[in-house]
Amino acid sequence: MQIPSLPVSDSPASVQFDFATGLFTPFVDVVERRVNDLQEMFHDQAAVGELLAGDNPVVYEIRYHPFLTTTSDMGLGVTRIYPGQIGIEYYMTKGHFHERTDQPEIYFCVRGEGFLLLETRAGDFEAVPWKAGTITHIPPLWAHRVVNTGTDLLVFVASYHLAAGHDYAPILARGFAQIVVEQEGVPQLVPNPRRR
Ligand code: PAN
Ligand code: ZN
Repeated sequence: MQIPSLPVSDSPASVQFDFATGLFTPFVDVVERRVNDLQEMFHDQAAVGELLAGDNPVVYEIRYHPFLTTTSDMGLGVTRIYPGQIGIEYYMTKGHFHERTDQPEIYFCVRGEGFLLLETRAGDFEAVPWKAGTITHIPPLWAHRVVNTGTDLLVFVASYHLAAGHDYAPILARGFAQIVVEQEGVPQLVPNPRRR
């Protein structure tokens, strides 16, 4: 998202969110992430190959609205993660650190169920069980990823400074300490095999 090209207004501004669909209007940008955008994140590469040979489904999509004033840069993002699995691993966001080390974020789960995974570069790890109504403050320095373990959409609202920046590389390289998989019909957190 190119901040300089977006409109700047010092007046209050609102969008309208629809709880039934997880959509809001107006939005300025939408980004879709399909299996081919996410393929190296998932543990079961044979299952990734099968999905890519098929219809390369959408895993999640994000709608953005930036609120830029002459002195501030607040971003609103609403992410809708579809229900699904690649092998036994549930659909999830890529996950990232913020580039700036002083930038937190608020995540508000408005629909669905799953986990918010959080990890620092020093290796502290937390998995927060998530359901509609859970609001989590993500402190600076904690990478964040959301996993949809339900049979319905998982929708969450994010609020952050656009200037925070996104650093995806460490997560793409190593993932989080644990992955979320279906075992005996229920979601389980297990150690990430890539960390062995
Ligand atoms: C969110 C995320 C969004 C998609 O707006 O960017 O949920 O997740 P990935 O960026 O990890 O693909 C946010 O955390 N912004 O900072
Ligand atoms: Zn973030």
